[in-house]
Amino acid sequence: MKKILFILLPFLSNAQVKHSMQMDMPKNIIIQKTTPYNTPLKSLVSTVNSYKGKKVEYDLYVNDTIVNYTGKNRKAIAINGSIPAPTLEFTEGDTAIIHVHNRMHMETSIHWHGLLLPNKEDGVPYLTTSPVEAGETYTFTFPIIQSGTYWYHSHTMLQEQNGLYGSIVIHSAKPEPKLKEYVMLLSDWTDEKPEQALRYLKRGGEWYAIKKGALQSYGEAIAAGYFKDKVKQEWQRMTPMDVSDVYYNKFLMNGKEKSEFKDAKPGEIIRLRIINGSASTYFNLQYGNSYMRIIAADGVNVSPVSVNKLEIAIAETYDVLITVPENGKAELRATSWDITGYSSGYFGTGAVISAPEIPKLNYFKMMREMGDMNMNGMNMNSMKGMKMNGMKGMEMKGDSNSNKMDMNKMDGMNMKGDSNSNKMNMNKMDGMDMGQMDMPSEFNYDMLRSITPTTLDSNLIPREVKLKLTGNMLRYIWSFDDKTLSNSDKILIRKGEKVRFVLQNTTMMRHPMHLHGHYFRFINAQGEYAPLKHTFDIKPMETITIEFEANEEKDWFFHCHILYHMMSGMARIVSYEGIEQNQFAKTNYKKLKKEDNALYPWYDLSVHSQGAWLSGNVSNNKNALEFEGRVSWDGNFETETHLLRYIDKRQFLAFYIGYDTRANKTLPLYNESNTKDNRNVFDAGVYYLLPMLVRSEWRIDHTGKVRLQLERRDLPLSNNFFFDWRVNTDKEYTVGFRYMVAKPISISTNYDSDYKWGVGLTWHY
Ligand SMILES: [Cu+2]
Repeated sequence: MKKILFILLPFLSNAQVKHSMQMDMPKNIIIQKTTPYNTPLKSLVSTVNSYKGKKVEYDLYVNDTIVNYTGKNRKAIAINGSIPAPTLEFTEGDTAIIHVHNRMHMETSIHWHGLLLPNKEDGVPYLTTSPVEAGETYTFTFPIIQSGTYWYHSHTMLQEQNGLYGSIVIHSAKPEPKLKEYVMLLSDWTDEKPEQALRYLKRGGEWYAIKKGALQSYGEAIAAGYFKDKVKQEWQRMTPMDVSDVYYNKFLMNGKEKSEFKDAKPGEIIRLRIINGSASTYFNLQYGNSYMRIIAADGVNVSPVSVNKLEIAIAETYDVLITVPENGKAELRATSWDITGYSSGYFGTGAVISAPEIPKLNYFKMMREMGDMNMNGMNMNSMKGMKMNGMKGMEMKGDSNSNKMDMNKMDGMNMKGDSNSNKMNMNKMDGMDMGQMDMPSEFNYDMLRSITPTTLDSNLIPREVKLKLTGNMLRYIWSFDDKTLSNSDKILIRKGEKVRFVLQNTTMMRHPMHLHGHYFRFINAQGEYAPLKHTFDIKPMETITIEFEANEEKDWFFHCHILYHMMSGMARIVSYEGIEQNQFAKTNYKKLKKEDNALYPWYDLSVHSQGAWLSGNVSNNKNALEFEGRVSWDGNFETETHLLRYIDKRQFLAFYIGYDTRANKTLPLYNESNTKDNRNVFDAGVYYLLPMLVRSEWRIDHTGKVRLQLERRDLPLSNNFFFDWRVNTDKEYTVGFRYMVAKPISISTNYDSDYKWGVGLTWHY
């Protein structure tokens, strides 16, 4: 029935809305004949009978642009000249016809995040949909069978970070309370090229942590009384505790740091459609005037619940009601999870009613909590199921006491004067179940309750898929069950199954997981009324279960929505067995799977008064080519070149083969037979990372000579100041210090047993 309806829709309708920036030739609209189309939202989606759906057509022109958020011009990508891209509006029952015109010199793609649509329209290049090649146009056509707040973004490489995201608003076919509404699309911005940011994460550079105050150096640890915890952390070979990876220059709301929503009237209740369209930032939302009342999550209406703090994971959407103050201009502030910045929206006129300030993170306290949880890096996987009470402090994002104080301040503010008028306004809102005025508290997932039961048909065949979220912070590789997308198999499911995913996060970071093309029940404290979602956050050491009816076909993407995690391997293809496959399946999704295993180069070059040191690396997930060269200004040189392969899951162990050459002709012990200062040898050996992040190197060369070397680089003494040391069984040693003045440069000094003392600069690439 539904199928027929959708095919007929364009013909039943005489309305056609066209949104375009440019003149366009009339187009013949062809609705694709897809296989029968089911939705897990059956009970929640109103039938479209009452609404004569129309064809809603958009032209999206994707083009390069220049932006300036920080005082510096930067390249970005815009749609129809704007970042964010224009809001696409539909009504449930419409047919969307969207022409994506790629005016760039590289390929692109658009994914419609949270929309239930035919597989071919999902927009993941090389998985479901062909990429939109440079200069080409691709037309997406799909029926709109749901309502709510959604968004769209590029699914090509890191384009989303460059500005390729926009919001989607779908009005319900059923009458809804008439409320003024605003879209609030949150995002993050870095002046760096996103490709460079990812390379820097792979490299493990310190600059982002320095900028965020998250380095956790020994000096700071001693001063704050956390020396033992710091030693414990390094003993466990863990990188500094952090919540976020990238350092961002700006956090944006609808493309701006500050937005005024001027036509909202004093005392008015308004609906906000909040979308987290950022590449890697969770946001904490707090409103200066009063609480926020959540009425929908991920596009689906939920039992209204009031909160005074709403954390929104990447790629989630929430619809909330807020009251514009009778007097004053209230701030709704979206603070980034690492508390390095925020963007604000203002409602009302007059004196500003600020949202509470969130205190800075206490990284050392978080480090202690993590340290307690993670007694030993090796035991992480065995910690399954343990309730992590120690994590409370981290969830609170830092100092929980001062957070609470702010909360009280805010509650106090709520009580001032206009809480009565709030209630009155709330009562006016018939049609939307405002329920009892519950005491607002901080949001958590257990508060999300579906309006109707969401239990799945008990006749479905059960299938359970267990997945561990895994990662290697030292080398910035993210995965499931220690396998990146590039070396994984598909997750196989079958139509007609009740699929349960049991996900266990064994990493020290949070991950916003997203399943394409399906809504799933997010199992929480609400039992039968578990909410339907398409994206959810999973905290470190947490285990989460989702379940859905397998009622689709072909292949769908399942991945972490932190763009840099996805691009580093944290993704899987969920595949319907026994159904005809698409063109990309025939080549095993080669192009898509290649992405996480790209080669990343980096180097450090020190030019000192006595000589120069170059340390270079080119590596992908399992292999690396490492080069070290040292030259003194009086003509001596040494080089070591190693091709290595990581062996174990944690990548502490690597095997290598290499070539070693040196000619230290001016050194006092130099002679033709002294292999310490004069050699050309092939060598082989292993690297093993010891506790305290000491890299040990055990090697033998083709003449049978054995050497053991120990090395620690980049030991943080203070927030900018680092210590390096190296010693080997040939009685050679080097110590060095460097003061990092900018991302690419340090002032440095070193003492080398052969080349002696020098001072100069080090360049980091
Ligand atoms: Cu992730």
